[in-house]
Amino acid sequence: MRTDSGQVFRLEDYKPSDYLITHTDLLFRLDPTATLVTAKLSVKRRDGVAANAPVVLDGDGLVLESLSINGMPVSDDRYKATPDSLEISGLPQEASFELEIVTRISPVTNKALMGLYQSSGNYCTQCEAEGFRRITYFLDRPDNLSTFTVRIEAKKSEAPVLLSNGNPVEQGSLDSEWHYAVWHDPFPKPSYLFALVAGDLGSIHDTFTTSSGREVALGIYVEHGKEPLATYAMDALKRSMRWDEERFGCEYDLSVFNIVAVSDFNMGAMENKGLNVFNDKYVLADPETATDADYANIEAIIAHEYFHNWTGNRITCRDWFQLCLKEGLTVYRDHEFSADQRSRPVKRIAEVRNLRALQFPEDQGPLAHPVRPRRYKEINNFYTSTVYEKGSEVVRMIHTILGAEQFRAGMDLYFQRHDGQAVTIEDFIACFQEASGRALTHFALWYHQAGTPRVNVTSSYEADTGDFVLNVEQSVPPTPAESMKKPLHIPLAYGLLGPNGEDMEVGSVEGATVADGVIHLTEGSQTVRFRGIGSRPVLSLNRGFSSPIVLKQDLTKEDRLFLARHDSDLYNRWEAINALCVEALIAASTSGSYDFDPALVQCLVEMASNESLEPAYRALALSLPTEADIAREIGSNVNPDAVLAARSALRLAIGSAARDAFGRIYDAQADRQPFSPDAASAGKRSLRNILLDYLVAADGSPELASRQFEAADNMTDRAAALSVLAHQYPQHEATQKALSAFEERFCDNALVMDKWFIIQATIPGAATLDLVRGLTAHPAFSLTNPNRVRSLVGTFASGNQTGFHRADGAGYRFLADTVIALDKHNPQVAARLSTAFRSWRSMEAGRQEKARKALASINEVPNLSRDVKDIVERTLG
Ligand code: 0A1
Ligand code: ZN
Repeated sequence: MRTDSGQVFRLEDYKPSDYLITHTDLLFRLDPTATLVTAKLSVKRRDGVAANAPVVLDGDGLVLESLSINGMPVSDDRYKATPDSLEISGLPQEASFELEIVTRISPVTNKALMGLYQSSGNYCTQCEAEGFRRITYFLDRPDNLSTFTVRIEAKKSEAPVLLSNGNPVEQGSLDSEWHYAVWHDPFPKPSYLFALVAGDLGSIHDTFTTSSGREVALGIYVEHGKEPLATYAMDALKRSMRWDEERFGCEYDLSVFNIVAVSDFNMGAMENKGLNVFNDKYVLADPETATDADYANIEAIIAHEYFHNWTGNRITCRDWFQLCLKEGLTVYRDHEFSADQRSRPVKRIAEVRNLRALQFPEDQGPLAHPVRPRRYKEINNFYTSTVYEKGSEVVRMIHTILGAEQFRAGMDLYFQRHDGQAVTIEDFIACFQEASGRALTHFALWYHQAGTPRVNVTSSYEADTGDFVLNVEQSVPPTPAESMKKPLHIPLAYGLLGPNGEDMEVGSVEGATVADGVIHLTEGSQTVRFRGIGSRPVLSLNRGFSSPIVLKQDLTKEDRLFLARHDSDLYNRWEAINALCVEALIAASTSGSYDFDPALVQCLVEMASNESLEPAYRALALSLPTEADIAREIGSNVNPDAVLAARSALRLAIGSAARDAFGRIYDAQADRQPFSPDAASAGKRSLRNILLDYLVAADGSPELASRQFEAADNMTDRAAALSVLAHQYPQHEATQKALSAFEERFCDNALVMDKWFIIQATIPGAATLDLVRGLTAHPAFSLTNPNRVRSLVGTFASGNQTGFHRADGAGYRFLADTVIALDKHNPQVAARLSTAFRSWRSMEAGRQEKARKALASINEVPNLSRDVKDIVERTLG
């Protein structure tokens, strides 16, 4: 395990390596405890580098078995091998030579799940970001692009399936017991995209014909017996391949594309060239075991990894500081794909809710960093919501600023100019500047400056001139190591609603560049004057959430209700109702008085009943801000118990006022058709299930939820009913009965048991901690499986405000103890878990002190991993 050495990596220290590995020939002789890896590396000295410069290769926990150059063993005095590096000097005078390195590794004991490991007896690899160096010594950095030939030898009984990157070349038998396969990847790639999978797996197959008529063999490999569960993923893959051709002109380039689902995986999935490896939860689905959210995630993540083939693999990152180059862009692409496949406004609202729930707290807390960071101690800790989600928002803003056509021209130039290269954010931006002829120099600050911008807008209507005037101020609060902030280029899509609710014509505008429905803010303070508007308009600003900012406006309640009823921008209609709910909930949780405005309740009921809105959208309008949302808006001195009480009171007020109307809609949405995961059917279920939450609250009885639980013919409705039961009636006999029935039915299905853990871990209240502790001893739980840890402990810490932030600090101590235990074998997941502490300073004083103590207790543990140490130190500040 890598412990903290105090070393900091800095962007400005980037230096190309003296040598390049241009071709990599790997031989794996697979064995659970002693896999032999023979790497033959074609090494090339860069022009201008002295012939006596040593080669320095990266390692991580390696033991060198043998070393030779051009077929000759290297004498001891010419190299130095440690677990972390291999330095060789006295190299041949010629600029090119071949290095052969043999290492021996133990996949079965690799519980960090980085490098080569075993999951359910199958061999698989994870090399991003720096896992390849756990397999062999290498230039394990993204700017070393190498072609790969991989030969895998394994026991036929242990691993009938042998897969690697690229195209299959050869396979055959070695003797009665052993066989082999050879793969060749002609596209030069960095080592982080290397993959090997070997095991006894079932599979499904299909084909895809690319736009230029080439046939690609598609395969999805899963545990035996689970093949039927991969058909939705296969369908999503084919739709992704077609969409990328049509939308971005990106055609697939190998003759095979394989996906493997594994049950032990640190993240969601990995885009290894031609061989994507997935967390099984993002591949396997059927109506009986997967929810609509699972189907949507599968579709999005299959697309995301596939889209990396061009944005990430064909064009990759020069160094890890450029991570957003591939991640922000690819998230943007998968968001667009899902918006096209489903409902654009619904997708956008979901994205913004997610951004606010995960990225905003990061950007506003001790772990804030720019979309392109300038320094890191442990790169694994930078697979963050800022790099991914804010990175995607930045690309989206480029689209908003340039418009669809020029944006596409910029992407085309990027693909054409940088194919086969490892590049930087500057290279990326230059393509859009050149293709559009527009300067993005100021805009680029979004990549370099951390923190969520605040934009304050006050408006006035001057009746005598008919001018509508906005005073706009922007600022970015200080973030760690960055106190002075500059104004950004903020594109604000907008509309002015006239008295009939329709968008008014806008004539001349002064004080800012305003074009195509977008106001371009560029200064700290600006006055924007709309000339000669016939009557006082209602301003709809930041339509579609065009910029990822915190917007404060002087809209009245009436204005917001008007927007919620009339805005032609569906995103902002939702935003209006959401803002009203947030306002009401903050007032209620700080005052303790729960007399909610009947006009708000009335508007929600109207939205729920409005047949011209699609059901999924109506469901989102009815989804009250979460407790964490409310806490974030309150910002400081938060008391989660008061927040929970206020939210429950509003739910009850709405449910009681609308009991009959909601009951009718609930009944009307019942689907008599067989289950289909399509967006329209899923939307109906989501509306019905949010109504169930209100109805059960209004009824003061769990009966309706029990009935739905028993009648459900799919996991979406069953899990929703169980969740309502457990969260509203945790102690009720009906809940205990349902939890037991669910457990009995699905105890052999780990992914479904995750849902059972999640539902219980998120039961509000202090008592849940004991329940969660007890569940860590459940036979379905395991500290070595990341999905189990995330669903029980991770969800408790990040999704249970009143449980985790228990006033006595026991929730914090539980998390600290789990992080310490987990860090011993899986630092990456332990570090991620510990980020749940990140908002500790926004709690009231008593809780703050207890959280600080828990963090300090982690920090004191000797030999912490670099991963956990880095997060804990930064969080403590
Ligand atoms: N590139 C992947 C994310 C990823 C990163 C690190 C990993 O290591 C365990 C795994 C996956 C993606 O964006 O999907
Ligand atoms: Zn990605």
